[in-house]
Amino acid sequence: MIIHKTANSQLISEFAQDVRAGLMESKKNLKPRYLYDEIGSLLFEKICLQEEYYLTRTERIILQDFSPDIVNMQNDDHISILELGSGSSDKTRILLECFLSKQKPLYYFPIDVSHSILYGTIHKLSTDLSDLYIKGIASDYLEGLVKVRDFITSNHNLPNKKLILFLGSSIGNFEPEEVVNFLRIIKNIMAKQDMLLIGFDLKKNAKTIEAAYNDKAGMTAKFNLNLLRRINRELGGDFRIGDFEHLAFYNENKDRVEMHLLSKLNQQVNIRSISETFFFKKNETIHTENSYKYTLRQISILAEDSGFRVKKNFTDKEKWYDLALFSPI
Ligand code: AVI
Repeated sequence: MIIHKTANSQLISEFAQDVRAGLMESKKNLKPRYLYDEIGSLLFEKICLQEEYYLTRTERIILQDFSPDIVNMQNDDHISILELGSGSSDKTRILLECFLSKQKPLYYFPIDVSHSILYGTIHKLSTDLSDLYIKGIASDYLEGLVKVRDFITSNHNLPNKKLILFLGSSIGNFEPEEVVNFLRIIKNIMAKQDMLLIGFDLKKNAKTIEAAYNDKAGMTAKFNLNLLRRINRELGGDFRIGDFEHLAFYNENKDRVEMHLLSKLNQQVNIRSISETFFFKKNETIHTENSYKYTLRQISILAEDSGFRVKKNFTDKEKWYDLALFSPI
């Protein structure tokens, strides 16, 4: 945890600093990465199981249908697989099993910020898939990628060619001004023969998209409201959770789902660790996350802008979701 010193010499965390800065803005907001504490990560896994959250299910269908093609497109018998934000590696397993039918042993490098999730995933996969060699990296995306690249380069017995996976539509949580930069950094870490497979949620009717972020079981609402609970737990906030409500809608002009926390009444909230009081008007919101939706054309432009070309789009029949295989130009 990064600790900052404030003017009055108190030590406060980066989380506290970001909460203060976000709630002081005229359009209140909180950074989406703070949604994923331990409880938030568990709630997100439950979101993925909801009927309305078509993203996970559709990505799985595409992997089931097209893994053999993805494997064949590598033009090489020996490849190392890297995955950014691997989580439970549940869907990835479909692709790993397909690679294993052609290549043994297979080297898999899952990268995830959570030690505990990585530990569980490695244990499960190595028990079930005997020819899989796994080395997990507990780190953020880019730092992890550099570490794995250097590890592969310095171990001459490992396959040099890399396939990098970035699944789950996590790319949708990047702002347009950040996403090109992020992909360019990845491209610079890659070699000419490497490939990158990215999961994109495609634009579709607003009703279907909005339902995915407003599931009937209320998992997404719990996930969103957990951020206020987290501030109460970790920063001594006194948010009354029942006085806020989950709000998620598709903003067609910006091609994104916006997630907010709406104040049901005029109220004030104190946060002890930063000695601040914040005022909320009735219906004022805190913006907590954006989830961008793409067209195939936008994906191709994004690839070009960041130094890639799209080798192939793998989509489901309804064209709700795309796994795009990028190769560096
Ligand atoms: C992690 N990410 C791809 C999810 C999404 O769909 O943007 C996060 C999420 N937020 C609410 N529901 C799911």
